Amino acid sequence: MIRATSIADLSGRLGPSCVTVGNFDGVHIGHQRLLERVRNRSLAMGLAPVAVTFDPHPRQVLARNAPEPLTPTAEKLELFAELGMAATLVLPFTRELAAMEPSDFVKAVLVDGLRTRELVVGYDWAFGKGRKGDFDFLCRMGRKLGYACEQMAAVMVDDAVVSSTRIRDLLAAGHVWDASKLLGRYHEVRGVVVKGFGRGSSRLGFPTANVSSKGVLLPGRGVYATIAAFKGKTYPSVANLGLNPTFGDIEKPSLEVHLLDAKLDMLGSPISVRFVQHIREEQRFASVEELSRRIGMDIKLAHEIFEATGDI
Ligand code: RBF
Ligand code: MG
Repeated sequence: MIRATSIADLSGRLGPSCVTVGNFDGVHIGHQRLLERVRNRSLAMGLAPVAVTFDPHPRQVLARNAPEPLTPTAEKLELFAELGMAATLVLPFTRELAAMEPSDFVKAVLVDGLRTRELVVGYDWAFGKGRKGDFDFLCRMGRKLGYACEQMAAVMVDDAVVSSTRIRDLLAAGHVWDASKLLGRYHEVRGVVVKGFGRGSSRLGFPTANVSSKGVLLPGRGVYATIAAFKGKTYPSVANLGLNPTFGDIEKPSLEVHLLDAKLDMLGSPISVRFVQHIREEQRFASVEELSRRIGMDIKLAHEIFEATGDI
């Protein structure tokens, strides 16, 4: 897949295209259905399937206290490639881009830049000042400038629309399993293993890799069954996301992962943590021994969870 950050990057590298534009935060099953449509129309019509997205997420530029994204751009690009896009154009999102007239965007990016023949957008997509660039607008432009326009219906799960907001709310509440049904995969947090307090192995008997991440949404605090991916292999694991109250609260929640069946030196290396199921809330225990016993139970439960999901 071609990864470009400007129209100039793409010049001469693609034929006429079938395009979708959006933020695609989470690349959830609704987005996946849309991208599959782009791919199928491209195959049928002999076009190049292209996704256009923005980095950072427009919310990060336009809103204060914007939540972290579900999928950082690097992960989004991997998913787009898996879904068969020939190219992804990641436009740097700035206030200038936000202020651009929707008609100028359509002409410069879609028509002159990508030679769009078909445009497919999500049920709620609109862009530009006052969300003027909605589906009707895009269709009117298409009739003038020579591309067909299609809008995807919302995808429903359990009688509600699948949306990035709904997934963020589920994750925040610790409902990672429900979130995974909307994502079409487990929510993943990528980070690097950093030095912890060293208490995990010395005092608790359960060594943990302390994961430092940024630019990705963390689920709510709690203990989880997780799958850790490390150097191309996956490991069943349990994770705690919390303040370690048994040892006196730390300042901000930390993510720690204990691998069930492996002992690895992971310090300084990239790791990813996939959240499979919530096990319990974090608690303050009266003693380290009680916490250790409880983690032993968490591990048993995690084994049962993996047995049931068939993941490992
Ligand atoms: N710390 C707590 O204070 N309360 C907990 O309920 C708790 N649960 C944990 C569950 C698991 C599976 C793991 C791996 C750790 C947990 N911890 C908990 C974190 C523990 O305090 C931490 O690993 C050590 O302090 C080492 O940093
Ligand atoms: Mg540790």
